[in-house]
Formats: sequence, structure tokens, C-alpha cells
Amino acid sequence: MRRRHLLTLAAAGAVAGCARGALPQRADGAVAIEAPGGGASTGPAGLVFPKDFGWGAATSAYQIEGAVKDDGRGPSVWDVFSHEPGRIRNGDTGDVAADHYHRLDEDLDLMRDLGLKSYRFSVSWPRVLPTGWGAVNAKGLDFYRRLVDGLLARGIAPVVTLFHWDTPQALQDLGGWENRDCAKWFADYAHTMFTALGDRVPTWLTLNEPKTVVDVGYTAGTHAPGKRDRRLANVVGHHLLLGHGLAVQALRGTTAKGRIGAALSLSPTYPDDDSAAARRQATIADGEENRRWLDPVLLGRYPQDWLATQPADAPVRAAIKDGDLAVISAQSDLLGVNYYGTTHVTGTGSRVMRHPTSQATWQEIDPNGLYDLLTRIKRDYGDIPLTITENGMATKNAMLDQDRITFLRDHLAAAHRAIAADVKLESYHLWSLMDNFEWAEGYTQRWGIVNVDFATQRRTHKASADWYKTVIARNGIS
Ligand code: IFM
Repeated sequence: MRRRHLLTLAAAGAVAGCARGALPQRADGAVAIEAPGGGASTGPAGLVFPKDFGWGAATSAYQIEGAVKDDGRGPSVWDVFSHEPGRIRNGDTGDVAADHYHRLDEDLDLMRDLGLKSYRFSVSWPRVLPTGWGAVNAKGLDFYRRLVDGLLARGIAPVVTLFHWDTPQALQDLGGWENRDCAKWFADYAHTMFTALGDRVPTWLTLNEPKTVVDVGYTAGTHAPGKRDRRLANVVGHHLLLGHGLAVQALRGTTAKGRIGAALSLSPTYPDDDSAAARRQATIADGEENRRWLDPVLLGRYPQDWLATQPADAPVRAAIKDGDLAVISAQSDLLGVNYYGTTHVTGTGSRVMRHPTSQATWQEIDPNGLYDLLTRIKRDYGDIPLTITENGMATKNAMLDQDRITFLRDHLAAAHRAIAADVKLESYHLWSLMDNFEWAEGYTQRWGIVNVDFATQRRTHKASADWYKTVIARNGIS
């Protein structure tokens, strides 16, 4: 799904209260429900999720941490890009963001109070390795050690993303992901993290949304590093995948006990009508949106029809070396799925919106697409454990965010249906825990269930945060 134009979301109905019956009462007053046999079930208590389902929330380093010059952190491409005039709405930057670096304990308590079972965050590569490689910045690493330990002390499982777009600027000066060596630099950094925290992190994610780097950072040029070169973009995409595979291999070479996989942004594609032309275009779009990422990682090959779209002289062809796909498909333990919506294409290949959108007008909101996506992954790629690593919507700065509650409820219902269809979905991380720096949109888009007043840094639950807290406590939705 591309970041693009369109409609406004009509807020839907309220969430009905759950039947209480003789169900066990928890200390916080919520009713705990458990599916018989530990699987997903449906009954008077509503949609019950499997026992131990990982109710989570997600963030990323540059979007919340701030403290960009503290304790020896080096600059990333986003520090440089966001300070270039005209790049970010209102001239915003991530210099302070949600000041999470200085408010770690408060934010950890916030997560505990919500009842989170799982928290997905990313490590800022240049905070740990200020120039991307070489000597470790002990203070930077210590921040992540405190974060992981603080989560574990609160009974929250850390899910650690190694790359959420903040390439060290020093490496960008050497070509960044355009340079094949970047895959190796990334694996070395990953190895540093596995060695430092491998004894306590249960889940690692290599890359977040390589598609967005390719489409927005290197094609549209509206994300860092701001290039507009589709041919180069596909080389970058290949090197990112290579970095993923090398990082998976690096983990296997350490004593780290965690599982590892990638977090891919995926969007089911549908023909806009029944014509052969529309169906053909939907297949092409599926190659671009989904299979060019899923196939290399999970099947060890690029889709032939996607490769066929690359001209004979496309530099990506030369970038794919013998043996690369064996590295890229190094056995993943799980797959992270970022799901924001569906993609519809006409017979001429144009994209059309067939569902409501949000404040982020590229988003086509369709909860059924999540069910289609999860069951399709099982069907086409096998029974790999899945985690939803992102799912959410942007709303105006409203504390009574009923539209977000409806969104979350409908997507959780779709996830529940997929579990009932035997998809191994283990956890769900909504995007996002708190309002943050939304890249080129600066602070104008609000994605959090927790409101951040960026003038005071005060955190306040939106209605969706209270709702999600109840969902977690009840282990399900009505
Ligand atoms: O904020 C981003 C996140 O960094 C990556 N996935 C999509 C989110 C909303 O645009």
C-alpha cells in the first residue's frame, strides 16, 4: 500500500459492553476470560484470544526518543534530512520527539499500567555505534539495556527491531544501503546487539518495512535520504534484504536465545473489477507490494513476474549475486506483519480507494484485508509463526478517539478469525503506544493511544488506551 491521497473515515459505532456472567474477576475489576483449550473462541464473553496472546504496542527510536545529541549518539540520515528546509511539515524534527530517552521509567510504568504483555521498539543504530561501526557507545547501549530490563521487570516481553530507517549518517556518506557493504555493517551492528542483549531478548526483528525505504526514501524522495531514483531504490531493496539475511545468520552464530524475523509492510491487492486486465494488474501490484519481499525471505527467490518488470539493464539485476538468496532466506523463526490496509487496482494499473481512509490519506482501511493477508501467508508460505508488528490509524488530536477504537476492534476481530482458521498469530502490536514524530508529516498526525502534549511532554490516555487496557485485561473483545 502506498502513501497516497483520498477520503475521510466515517467514525463507526460504539463498542458494546461485554457480558460478565460468572467469569473470574481480576484485581483491576476487569473480567478475565479464557478460551477453552487455550485457542481462539467465540461465545457469550465475546471473542476470546488464546491464552498467553501477546497484547502489545509498538514505537520506533527516532519517532519517540529525542536526545539526538545526548551521551555520544551519532547523527542518522533522519537527523540530517529533517533539518533540511522544506522536508518535514512545519519544519518539525525528531530532536526532542516524545523525549522518551529522558522519560524511560515513566514510559515503562505507562506500559505496565496498560497491562501490555509485549512492547516492540527499535534501537537507534547510531546511538549504539555513532558512526555505524567500530567502538560501541557504552552509554547508548546502556539505554537499551535499561529499557529491556525495565520491561522484563514489569512482565513485558521486549520485541527489538534493529533497523527502523535511521541509518547512521556516516554510513550514508559511504553510500548507505546503495553500497552492498551496508548489509555487512548492519550484520556487525546486529551482532553487537545480540552479544549485548541476547541473553534476555526473546524476539528480534531485523528490518522494519524495507518497502517504505525503497518507495518513499528512494523513489518518492519524501523520506530520508530523499532520493528519487527507482532503479537505485531496487538495489537498496536488495541490499536491505541481504542485511536481513546476514543478521539472521549472525544471531545463529551467538549464544542469543531469541527468535528472529523481519517486519514487512504488506497489503493485499485486489482487482477493482472482474476483467482479466484488472486481475493481471492486481497480480503485478501483489508482486510489488508483497511477493518481492515475502518470496526472497521465505522462499529464497524473487518472483519471476516481478523480476520480469526489471529492464535488462536494471542495476538490481547486477546487484543480485550468486548465493545472496540463500543468505536472505536463512531460516526465520517468525514473520512480523505491518498491516495498514488494502490496495485496489484497475485494468490500467491505477490505484483506487474502495474503503475509508484516515488522517493519513494513503491508508485504505479494510479489516477484512487483514484476515485475507494472514490466511494467505499461511497458505502460500507455510505455517510460520506470525506477529502483527504494526496496525493502527492516524486521527486528529482527539482524546475521544472512537474512530481508533472502532478500527482496533474491527482489526482484532479479523485477527481472531484468522487464529480460528489456524493461523499461528502469536501477538498484536498496535501502532502506536504514544503520539510521535510521523516522519514527513512531523507532529501533525496522531497515531498514539496515549496523547503526548509536545509542549509539556505530558502523557494522557486517550479513550482508546482505556479501551485497549480493558481488552488486554479481558483477553478479548466483545
Ligand atoms: O509511523 C510509521 C512507522 O514508523 C512505520 N509504519 C507506518 C507508521 C505510520 O505511518
